[in-house]
Amino acid sequence: MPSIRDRVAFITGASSGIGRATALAFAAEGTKLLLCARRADKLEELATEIASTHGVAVHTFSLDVQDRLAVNAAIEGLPEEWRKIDILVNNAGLSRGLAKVYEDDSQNWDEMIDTNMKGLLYVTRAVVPGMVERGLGHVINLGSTAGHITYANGTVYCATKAAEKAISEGLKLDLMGTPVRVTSVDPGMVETAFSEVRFRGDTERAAKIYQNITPLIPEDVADTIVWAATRPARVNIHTIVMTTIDQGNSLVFHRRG
Ligand code: 8X3
Repeated sequence: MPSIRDRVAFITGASSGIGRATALAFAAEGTKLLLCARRADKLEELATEIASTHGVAVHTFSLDVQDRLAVNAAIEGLPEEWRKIDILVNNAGLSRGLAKVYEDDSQNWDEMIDTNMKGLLYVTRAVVPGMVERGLGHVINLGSTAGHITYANGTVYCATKAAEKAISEGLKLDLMGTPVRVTSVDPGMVETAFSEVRFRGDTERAAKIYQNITPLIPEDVADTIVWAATRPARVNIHTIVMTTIDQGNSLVFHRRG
């Protein structure tokens, strides 16, 4: 397995869930970590944990990927030793609300589109030219089963993930002739704060989503991301769709009991 020791992985939305688990999984491979999220305090805690358990270098900064100017300034302003990003994990993303599209609050749409689509594009635009210039790089985008099959009341969230699929495919085509790789990792249900965020802290409603189902855990997805990143340089893993054994696609679940 090709080593990613001392490579630099940049993970957005790294303070919790899949982003956090991915940071820890890369740290176990000896990969240096550039981590951002909106919440700086959580990132600091994670950086301290990683430094003490794995001893790899970690640099953190607070960033809202929705803010294009802030994204550009953050990437341009990176300390010299952190400028060479080898692996970009576009993980920052969220869902807001579960409602009929003709009744939904348009603020929910703005937040999802600005983060999941535009934020991913802004970060990609800021980081990928350096990868092309250096002749080394791998972009790993977080998609979803929701980008493959649309479910009721989730139209705009599903649309952002369908867009992620199109962006990943298009980016791969645009990078043809360069050694930069593009992978989309598309999980179904994962036990994270995803549903709590979707329902704005309504933990009871969020818990019902995972009732009588064993969801994936963030470490399952992190493991897959690291797997994709450690294939030989000639191998480009395009898309990985992964679900718990209890999920058939974004519409079909097997609830026990
Ligand atoms: C998360 C999967 O099905 O909860 O992207 O929307 S789902």
